[in-house]
Amino acid sequence: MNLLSASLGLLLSVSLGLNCSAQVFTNADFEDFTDCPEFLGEVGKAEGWITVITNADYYNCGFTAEVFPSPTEASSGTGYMGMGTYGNLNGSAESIGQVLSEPLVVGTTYSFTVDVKDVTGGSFGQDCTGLCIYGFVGQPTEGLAFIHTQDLEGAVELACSDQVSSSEWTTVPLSFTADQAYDFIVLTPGVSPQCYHYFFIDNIQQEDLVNVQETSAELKINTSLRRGDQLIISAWTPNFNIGWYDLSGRLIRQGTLNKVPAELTSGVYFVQVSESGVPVHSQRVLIVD
Ligand SMILES: [Ca+2]
Repeated sequence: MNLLSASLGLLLSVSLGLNCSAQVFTNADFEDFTDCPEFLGEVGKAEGWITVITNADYYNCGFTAEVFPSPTEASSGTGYMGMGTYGNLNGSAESIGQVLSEPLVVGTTYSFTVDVKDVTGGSFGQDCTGLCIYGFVGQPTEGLAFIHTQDLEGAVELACSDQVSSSEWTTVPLSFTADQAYDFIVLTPGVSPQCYHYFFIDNIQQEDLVNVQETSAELKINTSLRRGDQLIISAWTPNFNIGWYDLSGRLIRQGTLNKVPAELTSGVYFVQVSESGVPVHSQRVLIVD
């Protein structure tokens, strides 16, 4: 049986309107957890979140830590995170990250708001930095406490908030345009040499994607294809432009050809479809022999 027809039932059917509201982060309010945190450093108890630089802290079920004093708990719900800088000469800081279910769409602007608050004092009560977002293509290896996320191979700083300096929950914006198909995102305090600054984050809210147009068209792209297969099975318009990227985000080929290019070797690629110059869809596809 032809692979194309064999996997018709698995067609990823994404309406462009839905794509508009695709959420980058899962568990963005830190409410979903496997077990209540009982100690500092238990980021992994918050579903979907991973320690990147040792060792941010998960708060829920009323757990707090005297070393990081705050008069209030979560901004939204009961779960939230805390992370600090290490006071080192190289500005190292704790960080958390997520594997994204879909890579970011190159050329699309992503805007978030995050609630942040400072500790009220203690040995990490200095103010020196804000909350930063880093992007990676592929999950980085977990780093140690004496480095910053920016020191990890492939790290790209996408956005940083103003300095966090209020011990009351404050909403800060973070916005960036994806220049690569990032599929791993990290949140961390910014680089802050010789400063001990700890703050809490909660309630990440994503705003509508800026560059994606509302349209009633529906894209259907098979997730497993052979060279020469038709890429878009329905809703093809001559305005579509198709970009092929390798796993490092490098553009391999771009054009209006609605077929898998013959020169692609078998493997995993990112496909990005643009309509009249505006990215409207991206996904992973497997090219098989
Ligand atoms: Ca929360």
